[in-house]
Amino acid sequence: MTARPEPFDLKGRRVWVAGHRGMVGAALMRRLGSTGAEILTVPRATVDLRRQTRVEDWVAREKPDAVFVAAATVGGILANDSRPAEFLYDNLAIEANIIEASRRAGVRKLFFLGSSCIYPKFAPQPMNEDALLTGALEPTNQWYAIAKIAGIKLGQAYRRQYGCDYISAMPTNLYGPGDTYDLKASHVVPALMHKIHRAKSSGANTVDIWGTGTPRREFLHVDDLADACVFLMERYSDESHLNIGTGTDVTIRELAEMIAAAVGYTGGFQFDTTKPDGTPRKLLDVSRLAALGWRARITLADGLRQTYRWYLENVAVTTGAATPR
Ligand code: GFB
Repeated sequence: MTARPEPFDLKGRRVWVAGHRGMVGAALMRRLGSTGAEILTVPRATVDLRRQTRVEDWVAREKPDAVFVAAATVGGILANDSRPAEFLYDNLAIEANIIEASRRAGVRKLFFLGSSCIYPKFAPQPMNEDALLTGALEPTNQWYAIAKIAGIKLGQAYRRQYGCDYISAMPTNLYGPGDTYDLKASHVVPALMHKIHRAKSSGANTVDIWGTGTPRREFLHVDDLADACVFLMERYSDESHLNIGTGTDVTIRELAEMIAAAVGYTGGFQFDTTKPDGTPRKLLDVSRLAALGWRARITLADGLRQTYRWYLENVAVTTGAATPR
């Protein structure tokens, strides 16, 4: 790692949050509120980020100083597996369009967000940044992973060829307010929260969990992620992507038990082994980020309780999922 760069203070800068309606983008908006940055956003109906000229025209007109690339087509294990074309095409197009438009418009700094699924399926645990491209990917999310690896490489290429100050970070599995609760598209935390809430509400005594319950995952609250992103945008400038995580993981069964405790569900679980487990373990080595001075603050138990309160106020009421007794 090279010497620490001059801080890139966001105060007074025009900062575009691409993907501001998503869970990550919304958390970035909350976090940026205290930086004194002038936040720029554009709705999808105005600029479809998969359309190159739309993106280039908008960025040339708005002239951001800094860009967070939080826009992406995302989803859980089944959505990745069943919509490969969208996960590959949308993400390649979105990142290529934003990065090239930013170079053309003279954006000073750009932050690209990937995912821990970029690492090989059987990478040694915890996975450090050098594990990238050392082995075969997990088949269920290879499409998304390939697109995110291309995004990291694009930023690195722009650094080398054009001298652009573009950086990348790879968050572990995320959860928190603003997540997707549609069971066909969602990740495991919102899926289990929704299912366990419904079971408690209806008095059911079992909840269906995909796979064997033995895969291990690391979960980071999205507000911690946003804090790390602002920290790195202001302080990090180098070619290597950086991992963002908590450094600890749990099994899916343990996660289900923690969500049950947050919801107040006392029934059992049934494991549906016709559904995929995906990668057996995904734990990031976060020592490089820790050496820069950042660490996660929200414990999984606290984060799940807070997310369940958000769910009760924002999802349970609108989807008609009954409020637990
Ligand atoms: O969160 P998830 O969909 O993502 O699944 P991945 C994590 C684990 O939870 C898998 C299990 O072993 C699932 O089988 N699981 C149990 C469930 N019950 C459920 C359920 O009801 N819904 C879901 N969704 N999972 C994703 C990638 O992988 O991770 C994405 O596909 C992205 O590309 C994301 O990288 C962070 O961790 O398996």
